[in-house]
Amino acid sequence: MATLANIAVGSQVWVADPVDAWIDGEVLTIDGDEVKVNCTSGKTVTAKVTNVYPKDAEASPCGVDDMTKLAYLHEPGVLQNLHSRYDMNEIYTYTGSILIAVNPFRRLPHLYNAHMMEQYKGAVFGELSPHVFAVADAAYRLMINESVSQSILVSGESGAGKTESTKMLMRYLAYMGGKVAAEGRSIEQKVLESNPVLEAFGNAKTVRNNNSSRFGKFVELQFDQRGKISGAAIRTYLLERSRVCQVSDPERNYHCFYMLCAGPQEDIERYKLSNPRTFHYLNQSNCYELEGVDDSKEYFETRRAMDVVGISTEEQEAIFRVVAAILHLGNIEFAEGTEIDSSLPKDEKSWFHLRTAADLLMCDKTALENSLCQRIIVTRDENITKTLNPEAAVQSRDALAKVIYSRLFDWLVNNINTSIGQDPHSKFLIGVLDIYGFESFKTNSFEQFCINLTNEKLQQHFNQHVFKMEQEEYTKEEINWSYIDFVDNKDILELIEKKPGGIIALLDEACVLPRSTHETFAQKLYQTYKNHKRISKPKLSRTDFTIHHYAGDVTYQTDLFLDKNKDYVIAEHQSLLSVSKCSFVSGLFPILAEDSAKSSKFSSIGTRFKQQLQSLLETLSATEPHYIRCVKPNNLLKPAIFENNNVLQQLRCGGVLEAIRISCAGYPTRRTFDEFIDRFGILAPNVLDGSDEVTVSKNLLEKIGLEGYQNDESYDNLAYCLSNTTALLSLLHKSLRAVGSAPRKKPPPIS
Ligand code: AOV
Ligand code: MG
Repeated sequence: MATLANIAVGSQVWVADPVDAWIDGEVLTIDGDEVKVNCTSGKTVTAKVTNVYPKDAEASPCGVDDMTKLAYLHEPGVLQNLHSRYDMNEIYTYTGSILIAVNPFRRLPHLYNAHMMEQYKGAVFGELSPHVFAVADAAYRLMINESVSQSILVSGESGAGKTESTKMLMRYLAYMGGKVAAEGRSIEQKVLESNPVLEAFGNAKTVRNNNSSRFGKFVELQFDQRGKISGAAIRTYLLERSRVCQVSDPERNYHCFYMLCAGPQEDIERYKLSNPRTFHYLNQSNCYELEGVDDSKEYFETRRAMDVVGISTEEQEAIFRVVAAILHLGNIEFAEGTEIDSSLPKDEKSWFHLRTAADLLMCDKTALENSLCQRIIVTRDENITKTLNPEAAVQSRDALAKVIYSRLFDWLVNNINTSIGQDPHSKFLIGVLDIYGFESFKTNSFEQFCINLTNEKLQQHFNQHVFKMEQEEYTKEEINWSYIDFVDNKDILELIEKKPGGIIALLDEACVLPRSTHETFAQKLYQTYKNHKRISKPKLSRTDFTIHHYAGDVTYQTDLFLDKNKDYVIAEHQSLLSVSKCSFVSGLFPILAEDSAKSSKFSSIGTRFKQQLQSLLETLSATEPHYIRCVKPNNLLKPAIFENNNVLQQLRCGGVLEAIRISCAGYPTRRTFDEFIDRFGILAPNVLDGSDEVTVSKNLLEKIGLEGYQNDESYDNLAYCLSNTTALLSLLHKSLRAVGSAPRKKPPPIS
């Protein structure tokens, strides 16, 4: 923020702008706390002094590769730096040790080839241009040299480039830690090829990303004493199930469905498939093809990757047979049966799909029909068969499709893990996290609630780490600083996770209490948290609630919360599939022990997710973390467009600006003594004698009467705080003007 002390008439400044967030210009007049700025764009703006920031007029048009090298570490400076670098295809920038990656939306093969990997191998961090390889290399070196496990946390909003960055990281680590396999496929090959397999079944086109991951993923690479990969484990989180049955235009269902429909004729016939337009689970949206993607080619690629990760040909056949069965299930429509509130397949077409689905799942046709159209109610004395009306039968059908698909996905993950193999003797690991970013849509349901909980957890981890790191830096250089406060989101986490009484606990309670509805759940929330500052009830709603997340407010619709929190398989579906003649299918639905099958014990998705996160964070806290913040420069998914406001919002949500704020509260500017003398020597040319750099720098500062810098002679850097940076630059500005080389476009108005 500007103060009257650090700007003057003629100063170069940034001023807030509703469209471009920040625009630059020159101060024309200062009147009280109002500043009139002549902007480069041509317009003249009057703003409060608090909305004006000093601009580094000498900043290189190419920007700097590390934000901490900026003379002014503030929002407009950071934004401008990313923007000018992006314009030159420099998509990576550091903020200290955090890597910011701005999605180029165009292939940059030269950035990721083998030559580049060779370059980054063992290079000192920060010596070469910022890169994901540099982060991977730093993690690898630290692991080897200090025997400490590492983690790389990749975050950012949907379409920002997390999955692409993760793949590059894994490629680099495989390159560093790979070894020639004695026989068969190597571990790292399997790990790399697990990506296309999981993407085929867990990614889909959404409005935000043509290849959006609909699950979270943590890959743990295990290394042996010599730094070679000796095992790996893939953990996945919360696959979006609803997509299997429900797709909104212009999105798509999971890629595998379209791949199979574009498969070879032989498979099409065997699975009685046809154009994707004929399947209800696909034709709810009008989008079938993806630009630049050939689904039939992808099908072969996926089969090939499945070979590599150790999925046998028979298993592959069964997997795609199940995928086809799901499509056929979706085409079974129901009509009123002869009795009231009963149903049966609507027409010959529906019967055909029912028979086909039963054939493909290798189960009994009548049993399939019954499991869709009936429920058996077990009472103490007898079993009563209750028929379902057509609407309930459709729900039953969709529930069946979803549970089969999610079991199939879990099977893939488990199978890949078994095939890769874990190393129980591994000395240390590098974990790579590719998880969904913060989400806030028009309607937000239970999925968004879980996703945003994840982000709150990771944000807490991030804040604590950045804060700690900053502190360590000062300790290392023996720089004194007083404790500074940072925004802590502990209260939100407590609100959600506390047991008893947190939102998840209340939801679980609502799921088991008879006669609970989403209305009673919402009432309970309102009552319990009447005065909580992180949650509120939107005025015009009776069942929504708003959480004031660190990244912004999100209003959740509770309608489906209870239903989505219940993890169960309808007993009729379980008994149908557990006796399938296909061992693959029956293996997805193992018969449970007598008592656990009978008891309708409630299992909570929310609570399990919370525990998964807990265990993830425990793993992470035993590692040295590295952060990559991915940024999506525009919502058009097009290259060369950088939307300022959009990017700022993401930097805020990702905690980048918060990290900068933490750093600004201390001594954000660090220069080597050399650089310092180079730039500021002009302020006191007579102190530039033959003494060493440290002495010269100190003398220089003394001469111009500046305090508030710190350094330690055993270190290379001089650190100074923001107000002094400003004072230094303003002195420099004046002195340059005095010697007649003012870096300014116009002479200042005579005052
Ligand atoms: P995401 O993982 O962050 O979204 P992706 O990694 O899938 O996003 O990236 C989205 C798209 O952006 C990719 O399909 C590429 O076309 C492009 N892209 C991203 N990074 C690069 C890069 N480094 N070079 C070239 N193109 C890139 V989501 O999974 O939706 O949250 O749930
Ligand atoms: Mg992704």
